[in-house]
Amino acid sequence: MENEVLEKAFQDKIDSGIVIEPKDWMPDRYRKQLIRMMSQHAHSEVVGMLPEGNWITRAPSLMRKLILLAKVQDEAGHGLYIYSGTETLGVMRKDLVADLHSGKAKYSSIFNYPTLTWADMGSIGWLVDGAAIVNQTMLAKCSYGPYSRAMIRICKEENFHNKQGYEILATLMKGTPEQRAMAQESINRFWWPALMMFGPSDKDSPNSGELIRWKVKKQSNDELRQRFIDRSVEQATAIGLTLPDPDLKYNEVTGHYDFGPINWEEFYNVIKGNGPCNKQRLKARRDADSNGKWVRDAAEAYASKHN
Ligand code: BYC
Repeated sequence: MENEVLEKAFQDKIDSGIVIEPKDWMPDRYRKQLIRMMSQHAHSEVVGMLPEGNWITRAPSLMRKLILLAKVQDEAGHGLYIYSGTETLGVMRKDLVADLHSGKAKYSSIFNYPTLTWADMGSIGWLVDGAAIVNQTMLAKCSYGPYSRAMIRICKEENFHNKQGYEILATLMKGTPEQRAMAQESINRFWWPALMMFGPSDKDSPNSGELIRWKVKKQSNDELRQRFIDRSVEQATAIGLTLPDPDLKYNEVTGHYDFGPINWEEFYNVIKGNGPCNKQRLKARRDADSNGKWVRDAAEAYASKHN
């Protein structure tokens, strides 16, 4: 009975737009959902460093290398803010990381695709960071204080990432026929996986109902995906890129772009661990963890002597 009263008071707070802070009472399920979602998000930031890290040594100029290095460092920072935010819910980062390494925790499907050309740095910045911004602008208004505040800061940095990616593609599209072809080929590979970042269609999204009721999500997966498509079409056209969907067409009635079917079989296959790079990504993270163990041990030994 007491729980029912607390739950009602909690829902009333949410409905009236009051932000929930770590010390406030919250239903167990709210805490669990946030831990699941925020830790997946933090893992995505960290695993997301790998496909871009792949091009740091091969960036085409010193300026491009510096920009890419700064971007990848930003992603590490985003991971740290979000892990810290998750710790306010009573979990330890090392346990969350262990779940990533054991394969128990998920991270964004998009990072299981390879980065084969320099143009992929443009596609990641423009499409992947672009999709992340659409999702995170919503999360910046979510009901959990530490997550929403982390998102406000992260979105500012993601906007810079998004523009640098678009600028890489715009530069390639003003270049030689080979450069234009490289940019187009990259978009052909990244477009559909970027649409999958928003998660399954609303009818197949088991977590959405609860998350929307608690205002963790304020818009559905399909609504955000549509917003992303609408904004991407105009941007692609402006620099001469073609989005690889023959069904993409402006719909006068809805005021949105209609689009073709998403290959959900591919999506589920990737999130089950069978995408092109899943094994490689997890191995890289596990190796980084074991190679860095001596640093953590030394820091702990130093702290225990000097505290
Ligand atoms: N990939 O019920 P649903 C970045 C899972 S990184 C993998 O709709 P929900 C960046 C989902 O977890 C951006 N799994 O779930 C970094 C669930 O499985 P579980 C990362 C996915 O939570 C570096 C199941 O499918 N952003 O910005 O309501 C460089 C059913 O889905 C995916 C975030 O993580 C996916 N794409 O909605 C550049 C944002 N989609 O957990 C850029 C925070 C779904 O029940 N997360 N699944 O076993 C969210 O906003 C939501 O969790 C999602 C999914 C929209 C992703």
